[in-house]
Amino acid sequence: MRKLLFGGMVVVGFLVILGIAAGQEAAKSKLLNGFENDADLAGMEFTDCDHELVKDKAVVTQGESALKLKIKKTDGASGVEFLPENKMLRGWEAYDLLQIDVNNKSDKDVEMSFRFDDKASTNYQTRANIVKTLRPGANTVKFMVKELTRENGEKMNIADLNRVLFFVWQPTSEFEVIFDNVRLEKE
Ligand SMILES: [Ca+2]
Repeated sequence: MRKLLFGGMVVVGFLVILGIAAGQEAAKSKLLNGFENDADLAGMEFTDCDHELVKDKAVVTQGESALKLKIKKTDGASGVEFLPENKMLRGWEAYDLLQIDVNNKSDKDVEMSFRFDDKASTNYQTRANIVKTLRPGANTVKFMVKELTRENGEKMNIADLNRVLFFVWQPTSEFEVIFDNVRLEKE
């Protein structure tokens, strides 16, 4: 009986250690949005673009589907906005890096704007505005989240994000971009 009890304790101890290891592994990375289903599109708004979940394996980098945006010609912004209630805006302060897979289906470089607002952001000067060049085909864009800085030079409060936008400013042609695997990672 004593032997059995000891054996059981060893097994339980081992499982606890396994569980802790798995927990630490999971915490190194947090999926913010994998664009797998309609629920993943809750709390998002699309401006001057068409959108669709696609299952084309050539562009999906996580799970089974990705978000396609058909960018349109406009004098303003064409793209997507993650609204204040979107689950994607929470939990950033525990991580170092935001990474987003973006496939540029056009045959030219695309200048994609990434905008970050916290609750103190009221205008262009008080938000972070970052432009990344997307080469044709697969890209992964990266942001050091703790270094996100307002236009006026102050640090953003990433524990209190209010909006995130991905858009093309004044596109002069129509083309498609596909987003997937929006994730936070620890260095
Ligand atoms: Ca996905």
